[in-house]
Parts: sequence; structure tokens; C-alpha cells
Amino acid sequence: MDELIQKAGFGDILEKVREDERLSLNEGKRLYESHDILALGSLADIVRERKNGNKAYFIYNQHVNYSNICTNLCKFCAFGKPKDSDLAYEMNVNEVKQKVRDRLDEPINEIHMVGGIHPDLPYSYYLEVLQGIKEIRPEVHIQAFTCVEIYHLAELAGKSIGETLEDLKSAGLGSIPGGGAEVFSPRIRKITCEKKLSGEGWINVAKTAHQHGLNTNATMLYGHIETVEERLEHLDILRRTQDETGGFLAFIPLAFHPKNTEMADHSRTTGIEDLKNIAVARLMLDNFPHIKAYWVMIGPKLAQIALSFGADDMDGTVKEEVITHMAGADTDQALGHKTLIRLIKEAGRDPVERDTLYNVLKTY
Ligand code: V47
Repeated sequence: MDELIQKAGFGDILEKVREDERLSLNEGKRLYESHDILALGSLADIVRERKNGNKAYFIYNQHVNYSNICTNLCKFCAFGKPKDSDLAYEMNVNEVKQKVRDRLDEPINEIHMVGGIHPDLPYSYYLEVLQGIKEIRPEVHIQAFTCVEIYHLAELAGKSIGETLEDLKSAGLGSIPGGGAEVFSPRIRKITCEKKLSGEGWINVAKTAHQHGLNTNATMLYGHIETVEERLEHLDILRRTQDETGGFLAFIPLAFHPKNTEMADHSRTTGIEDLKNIAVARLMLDNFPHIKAYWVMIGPKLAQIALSFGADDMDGTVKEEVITHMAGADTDQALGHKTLIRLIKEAGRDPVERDTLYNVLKTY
């Protein structure tokens, strides 16, 4: 392995990785520009193993997308729709509760709930949805509302981010998913999602959440018009924020799916690009405990391989994904936990069923 890494010209990086020293942005650029995917994977695997041993995590989770009505209408998104679109939908509180009730016979321990930036749902709706889920499944952990939605809710309520988070916590919110981060670069946001909360705004909500005892995840949407430098700047902002707060749990690279979006002329990402984003994230985000290989976006087979390229988590059963499937994902909308266990075992890792906060629920 050492020889492979030396041959790829990464001897100096290997030494730093072994010493647990922080990699510079220039080193990150060298990694991104390399075509030696095995060397890259071997380097990332050192960090993965140091942080998580032989464990690979998954969770029994359910996705609920309460509405796709959105005023931001980002160019990369096929999910968000204007209110008057034939494809627009919104669930009332009872419909959300019914979604949860429908799966009461399954051992779900996390509900992942996000939606668009809705123009006129009242603040009370969001609190009632959380309370309603908890009425039906009191023990479930609700990971809901991206930092972009939280900012919108604070505006809606006329409250500070902190006060809003306290309201949401009292109503049942357990943690915040990593969506809406896209790429923090103002250039990318101007071209692809001009109306969306800025990168700075997203980080500010995440930091405030951490200060209020709520963990969050972070994502990066790659494979469209972003440069390697912009990806690294994004990772660096997350790394610096994590130094300050320690509140991020996992980083999830999100592979761009162009179908049915305003950027449909782009091609899907390749396997090498997907693995590279996992490996470089594992190497650069030295203070993030977990890197997820989100099987919905890169496919279960590549997500399994990603467990040897820096990832230690496959997300979960997901039942049932909508956002990526509206953008042409050809994966299933849910995976059985037996399939996840098999994928992990065959990758030579020990499957660990976890809760949202990475407490171990069961080993297989
Ligand atoms: O916020 C939108 C992205 C996100 C597309 O926190 C797209 O554990 C690809 O954030 N192609 C939602 N991506 C998904 C997300 C997520 C998923 C799984 C786990 C977690 C977590 C978070 O998907 C959106 C946006 O950034 N997105 N459109 C698209 N066409």
C-alpha cells in the first residue's frame, strides 16, 4: 500500500496522514487532480480506520417530504415546484402523521423530513408536524428542516434563529440534516440558486444549532459547474466551523443528478468522481467523525466500494426517497436492512445499526 501511495507521488501526504496532521488546500487540490484512485482510497482508508475501526454504520430511517412547493427554485433541483405547478403538492399535518402511521410496524428510529421553502405555510404548521410525528412515534428521532428551512422559519416567526430552534426542539426536533449547503461559493450560488440562503447564512444557522445543543450534518452538491478550488473552499469552511463548534456529525457528498432540472445538459457524475469526493472529504475533514456514502445518489454497489475509500456509513433504509428520484436517480427508493447488512459484510466491515447520533443499537 505504501508503495502504491509513494508511486502516486503522495509520500509526503502519507506521512502527514499517519501523523494525523491537517492537510492544506494545496494538498487537497493535488488529491482531487490525481487519477490514482487506489492511492487516494488507501490514504482515506487510513483516516476512516483510525476514526471508526472496522465499523460501517446504517440506520433504519424514513424520509418524509412534507411539500415540494418552493420559492427558491434552484436550477439543479427537480423537486421544488412553484405553487401553481401541476406537480406541486403539500401534506397537511394529518397526512404527514398518516405517512408515519403507515410504517408503524417497521422498526424505524429516525424520520428525516425536509421540504421546499413554502410561500405561505404558517410557522405553527412546522411545530404541529413535529408534535404530530411524536404523538404517533414518541421514541423516534426527528432529523428535520435544512439550515435553509430553519432560516425561513425564523423569518416567518419573526424570531432569532436561536429562539426558533428552541421552539422546534420543544416540538420534537432532534437534529438537522445536511441539505441546502450545495457549494458555498457565491459564484456558484449566483448561477445555480440565486434566491437561496447564502453559504454564510447556512453556516450561521448550523453554528447556532450547535450552540443550542442540536447536531447537524453537512453536504456538498458536486458534479455540476463547481471548480476543484470551490469544492476545497467549501470543505475548508466546514472544517473551520467544526473546529469552533464540534457539532457536525457526518458529511455527505451529493452527486448531482441533472434530469428534469434546468441544468439537464450536464452529464451524471462518474464512479471515479464519486469515489474521489468521498476520499478527499475523508482526508480534508479531519475533524468530522463520519463520512456517508449515500447509496441513493451513487448506487448501492458503489456505496459499498466507498466503504474502502473513506466512508464509514451508508445512510439507511430511507423509505422512501423523492428528491433525487425526481432528478432521474435510477436506484431503488428504499433498501431493506438485510440488503444493507449484506453490502456492508461483503465489503469486509462490521455492520452497525445506529441511531441518528451514532449510538450503537445493534451489531450484526
Ligand atoms: O438539499 C437537490 C440536494 C439535498 C439535487 O443529512 C440534489 O444525512 C443531487 O441533503 N441532484 C437533499 N442532489 C438531500 C440531503 C441529504 C440526503 C441524505 C442524507 C442527508 C443527511 C442529507 O439534495 C438538497 C440538495 O442539496 N439536491 N437536487 C439533484 N438534482
